[in-house]
Amino acid sequence: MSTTRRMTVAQALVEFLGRQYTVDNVGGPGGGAYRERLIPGMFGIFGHGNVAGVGQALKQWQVADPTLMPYYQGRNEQAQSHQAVGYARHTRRRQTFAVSTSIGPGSSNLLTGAALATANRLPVLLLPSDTFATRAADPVLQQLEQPHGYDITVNDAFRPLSKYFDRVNRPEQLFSALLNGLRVLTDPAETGAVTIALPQDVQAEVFDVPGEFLAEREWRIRRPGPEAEDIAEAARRIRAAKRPVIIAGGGVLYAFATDQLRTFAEATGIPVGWTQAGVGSLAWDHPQALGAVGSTGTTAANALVRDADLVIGIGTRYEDFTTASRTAFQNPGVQFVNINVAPIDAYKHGTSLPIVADARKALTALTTALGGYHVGADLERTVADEKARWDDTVDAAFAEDHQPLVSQNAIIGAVNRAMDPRDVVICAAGSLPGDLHKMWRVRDPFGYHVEYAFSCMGYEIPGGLGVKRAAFDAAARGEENRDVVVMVGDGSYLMMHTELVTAVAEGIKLITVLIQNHGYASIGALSEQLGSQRFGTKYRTLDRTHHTFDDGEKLPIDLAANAESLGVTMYRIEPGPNAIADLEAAIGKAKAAPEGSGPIVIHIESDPLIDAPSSESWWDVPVSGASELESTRAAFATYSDHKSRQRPLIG
Ligand SMILES: Cc1ncc(C[n+]2csc(CCOP(=O)(O)OP(=O)(O)O)c2C)c(N)n1
Ligand SMILES: [Mg+2]
Repeated sequence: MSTTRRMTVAQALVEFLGRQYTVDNVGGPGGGAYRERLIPGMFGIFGHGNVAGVGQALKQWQVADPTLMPYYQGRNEQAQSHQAVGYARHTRRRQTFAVSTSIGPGSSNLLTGAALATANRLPVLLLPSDTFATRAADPVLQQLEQPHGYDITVNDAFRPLSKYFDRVNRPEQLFSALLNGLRVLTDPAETGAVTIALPQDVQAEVFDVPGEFLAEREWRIRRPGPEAEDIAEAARRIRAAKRPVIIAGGGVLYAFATDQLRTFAEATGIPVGWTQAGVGSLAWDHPQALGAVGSTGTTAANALVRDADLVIGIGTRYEDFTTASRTAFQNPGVQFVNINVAPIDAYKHGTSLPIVADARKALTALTTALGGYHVGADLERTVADEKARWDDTVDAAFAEDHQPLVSQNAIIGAVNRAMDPRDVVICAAGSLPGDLHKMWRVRDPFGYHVEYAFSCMGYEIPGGLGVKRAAFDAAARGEENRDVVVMVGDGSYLMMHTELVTAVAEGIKLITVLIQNHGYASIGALSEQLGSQRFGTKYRTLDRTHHTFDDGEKLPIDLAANAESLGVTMYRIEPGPNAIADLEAAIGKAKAAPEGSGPIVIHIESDPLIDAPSSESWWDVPVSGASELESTRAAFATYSDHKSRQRPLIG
C-alpha cells in the first residue's frame, strides 16, 4: 500500500527526478546491461520564480540526502543546458541534467540551448519558472504582459523549440507533465529539449502526492528491430549494386553499433563515410574508412558518393552538409536505403527504401541476409587509391610550417598526435568543425564530439565540461578515464567562456586549446568566396572616417590574461618555429595534471588566411544576383554553375 504525502510541487518534482533510471540492454559496463540515473543532477541559477519553490526543495534534499538530486551552479542558463547536452551525447542519450531557471530573462536565456538540443536530437530537461498561475501578483517583475494574449508568457517561446512542452498550472498536472516529458526524453526517435514551465506560485503550493509517483521508475531505451521484408529488399538491392557506399551517422554511435558496422563493412567490402555526428563509427585507419562525407568531407568519401549507385544511410539525418546541398550524389540511377530509428530521417529526401529500425539490429540482420556477397575488386582498388590520396593530403597539411603564425591545420595535427586515442575532442562553430571533420584521425567511438546540428558559437567550453563530467562519472564506475580537449576559436571563446569559472569552482580538469586569429576565419573565407570581401569578419578597431572594421588595427586583447583572471591554469604558446612542438608539449603537460586540479587553457595564435585542404565539394549559400561589386558578380557565376548540379530529391 502506498501512502500519500503532502508536499510542494517543487519537492515532488525533485524527489521524482531523483528516482528515475534509464535501463538499456547494450552499452553497459563491459558491453552488457546498463542502469543509471536518468537525471543525475540539476543546474540552477536562482532568481524569483525558482529561489523559493525549486530552491527550497533542493536545499531540503541537500540536507536530508545530498545524493538524491545534486545541485550544480553555472554562470549562464544557456551554458548550463549545453553542459547537459554534452553529458547526454557522451552517455549516448541515456542521462541528462535538469536546468532550473528564474522567470523572464533566466528562462529566455535557455532558448538557444533548447533549440540546440532539439536540432541535435539530444535530451535535456528544461524547467523554466513562470509568472503566477493565479495572477495574484500581476504584472510581476519580468512578465511579458502581451495585450493581445494575457495567457502568453516568455516560456511560450519554447514551444517551437521543444520536443515536449508543458506548463504546470495546477499541482495535479505535475504527474502527466513529468511522465510525458520523460517518455520523450528517453525515446530514441523523439528526444530533444523537454520543457516544463513551472509558475512560481504553483512551485510552492502543497498537494497530495501518491507514493507510487515517487517510487523508483525505470525507462528502457527502445531498440526496435527491422522488418524482415525491408531487410530482404535491402539485401536484394545491395547485391545488385556495383558501387555501394555507407554513410554512417550519429545513430550508429547511439545504437552502440560500431562493431556491427565494422563486421558488415568487412563482410561485404562496402566502404564507409561519415557525417559530423557519425565520426567514431569506424577508426580512421580502417582500410574501408573514407572519412567525412559532403561539404566538409574528404576527397575520398566525396569521390565514392559522387559515383555511388546505392547509398546505405545508417543513423544519419542527411543534413545539408552531408548531401553537399544535394549535389553530392551525381549517379543518375542512385538509390538510397535508409536505416534510422526516427521515421523523419528514414524517409528523408524521398528515399525509396526507408527502414525504421535500430542501427545495431538492422546491421546484424543485413549482414546475415548478405552472406557470401562481396563488392568487386575494382571498387576496392578505387577505395584504396582515394584513401591513400587523402591521407597524403592530410599528412601534408599537418606538416605545414607557416611562419610567423602557424596554420590551423598544423595545430589540429599537433592536438591529434598529443591526445590519447580514448580522449575526446570537442568543438562546435567556426572553421574548426569543418577542418576537424575532414582531418581528425579518430580512433575511438567516443573520441570526437562536434556539435554541428546547430553549430552554436559558445557551446565548446560548456559542452566540453558536460562531456568531462560524463567521462569522470564513467571513470568513477570503473571505466578508464578520458581527457577532454576543447578546441575553440577566439570568436566562440568571447561569446561564452564563463563556464571556465564553473570548472574552477569544481576543480574540473578540462583542457581547452584556444586559437586566436582575431576574428572569424570561417565566415571570412566564406564571405570572400561569395564576393563579400570578408566584410565584418575581423576584430579590428573602427575606422570612423570610412565606418569600417575591416582595415583597422588588431584589438589589444589578451585572451590568455582573461582566462588567467578567472583562475584558470594558462599555457601561452609563443609564435615562432617552435610553436607546434610547444603546443604538443603543453597538451602533454595538461594531460599529466591530476584530476581535480581545475581547467587548463592553452593559447596559440594562428594565421586565419590558410585554409584546410579542399573537399572538392560545395555548400549552398545564395549569392546576390545583382551587384555593384565585381567580386560578387564573379561569385554569382560560380554559384549558378554549382546550382545546376543540385537535385530536387535525392532518394
Ligand atoms: C551563436 C552563433 N552566432 C553566429 C554564428 C555564425 N558563425 C559561425 S562561425 C562564426 C565565427 C567563429 O569565430 P571563431 O570562433 O573565432 O572561429 P574561426 O572562424 O576564427 O575559426 C560565426 C559568426 C554561429 N554559428 N553561432
Ligand atoms: Mg577566430
